[in-house]
Order: sequence, then C-alpha cells, then structure tokens
Amino acid sequence: MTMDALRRSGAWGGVVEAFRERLALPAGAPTITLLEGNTPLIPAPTIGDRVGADVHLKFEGMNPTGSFKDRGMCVAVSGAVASGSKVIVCASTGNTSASAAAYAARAGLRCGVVIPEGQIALGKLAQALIHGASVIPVEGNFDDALGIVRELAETGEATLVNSVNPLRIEGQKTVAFEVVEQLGGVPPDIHCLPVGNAGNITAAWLGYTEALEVYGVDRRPAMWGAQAAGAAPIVRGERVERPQTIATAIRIGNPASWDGAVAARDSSGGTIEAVTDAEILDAYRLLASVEGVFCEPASAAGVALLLNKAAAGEVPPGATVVVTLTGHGLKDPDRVVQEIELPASVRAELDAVAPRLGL
Ligand code: AN7
Repeated sequence: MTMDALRRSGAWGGVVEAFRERLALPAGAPTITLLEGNTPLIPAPTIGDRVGADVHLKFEGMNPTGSFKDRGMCVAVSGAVASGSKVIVCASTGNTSASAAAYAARAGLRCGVVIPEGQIALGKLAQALIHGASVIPVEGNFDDALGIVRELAETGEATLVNSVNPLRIEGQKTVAFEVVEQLGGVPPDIHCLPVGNAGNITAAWLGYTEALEVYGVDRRPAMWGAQAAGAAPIVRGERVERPQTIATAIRIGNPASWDGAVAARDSSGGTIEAVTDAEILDAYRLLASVEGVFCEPASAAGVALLLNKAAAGEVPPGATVVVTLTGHGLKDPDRVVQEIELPASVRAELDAVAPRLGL
C-alpha cells in the first residue's frame, strides 16, 4: 500500500514497518514504534508567493516526541534491542534526548543522556525526565558531550544512538521517500533544512538517492542547508569552539556528519549557508503568523535561508521547494515569551476587555 492509502485506512504502522526492507536492520529485529513518520507536507502559499515558488513544509514536529529524531530513533532502538543491548546513550541539544528517552521507555531499555548545561529548551528536558532517562548535564557544549558518549559506547556496554549510529541515518532517510510520495511521485527541485550535527541533511540526501531506484524518479533535489551564523562550521570551513545561537538545537561547532553534509551539498548542486539569529526569528514568527505552523526556532532556519535566497534572486521561479520543519514550537515556549510580551491583565468586565480588542 502507498503511504496515502495507509493513512486513509488508518493502518499506518510507523517507519520500521512501512520501510523495513529499505532499512539496513538485522533480520529478526523487532519493530519498536510510536507510529512515527507519515508527517504532513503542508502547503505554504503565503511564503510561496513571497519567494515565487511552490513551497511545502514537511512538518516533522508532528512526530510522536515532536521532532524528526523519532524517524531515526525507532530504527536505532529496534537495532539496539536486536543486538541485546540494555542501555542506550546519547549527547543532545535536546530533541535526540527526548526521542531516545521515549523509545527507550517503549522498549524497556535504560537511557542515559548527556546534555550541555543550561542550553536545552525546557520542553525537551521535561520529555527526557518524564520518560525516565538519566539526565546528566555537563559544564560544556554539545560537542564535548558527544565526545563523552562516544567514549562511553566504546566500552561496549551501551549503544550510542546519536546520528553517528548508521541506523539513525537509515531511519531519517525515509523523509525523502515520504516527500516523493506526497508530491505524487516526483522529488522537489529544492529541499531546505537546518544543519546542526549534519545527520539529517546526510540522511535526506541518502533517501533521495535511493528514491531514484525505489520510486523510479529521474532526479534529486538541490539540498539547501542552513546553519546558524554563530554556529556555522561547515559554512566557515572550520570548527567553531564556542558556538552561539538562540536556536539551541543547532548550537553545534563540530558536526559529526560534516563529510556527509558536504557530499550532499556538492553532489546535489546545493548550498550550505549561514542565517543570523534575527533572520531565524523572523522566519519563526512568519511561519506561525501567516501559515499557522508553529515550529521551534532551529526549524525555521531552512525558511530563513529560502527567504534570503529569494531576496538574492536565487530561487528559480515556480520551483517546487520542500522545507523540513524539524521540531515543534511547543518544545520551546520560553522563546515566544521572550519575543512577544505577555499582555497585562484587566478587570474581568466586558468594558475592560472589549477596548483591548478594539471593539
Ligand atoms: C529541531 O537533539 O543534534 O543536522 O542533539 O533538534 O541532523 O543535527 C538536534 C538537531 C535541526 C539539526 N532541527 O539536525 C540533538 C540535535 C532540530 C534539531 C537539528 C536538530 P542535524
């Protein structure tokens, strides 16, 4: 059955079930699922008008834990269970830890997450905690945390579920399969997305490459990756020791999948560019206010890049553009109240409320 038919029939069984024969999972691996994947591809007509293209938002915030990480985590955790592992570990800017914690709970595994202290959006931290993960904040950044869990996993006592685990990439590539199906069997001309540790751009490109065979499509999109200006190692061509951005999800100075991102950029005729925090926040507010889609700040980076490219006259007129919105806005409500002042209260009387609405 196609994804569409599955959705209509209510029989969507998640990423492992839908794509198992395309995922390098060991034979006999169980299906660990929270029914992730099959996320909506939402038309964005207002942004489309602004950039002169046919723009669609692949809203990965609709996954069970609210980010694209679930797509790869279900496969990594299915693989961990198959290998007899009892503990999974990850470093995280937040979403990976939320996803790992949920899937570990589902599979009955222990989960350890190492996070940069004070740099995780509250929603994500809450998720890791409520799912029962051991949360270990460290006095360092994501890159420091990743170094620690890489060493931990080398003992063989825990499975690393960051995107250096190939099963994460396997799962995340399925976003490209879904996009091709949702566009009626053709790939987009351009696929925009934020780049942090660079697993996702690597995975999406792998998916589009496999789609050549799986769906018999004859081309692949140009991959347009966006890094936050204060955390743009790939754009600058060197590690960033102290990455800084309000988009904490992509506050990463030494991406693990650096080579994969460069390969995706170059083989696709694409680009990886920096967007400023101000541009990210503008795109974040625009998405919410004109399209009705609330994503987290990092997720808006792809739209920020698209807007920049349009302003530079570099979006081909009428192109089909897909932008991945990687995580849900509710992950980080603090950001909204930092951007928009909470209105003061008034008396609970009609004559006090009506004027506030100009009525
Ligand atoms: C919302 O959770 O790295 O380039 O540890 O949460 O594949 O790293 C999150 C990354 C984009 C970047 N958008 O993806 C983590 C983590 C959101 C994210 C990215 C992340 P990659």
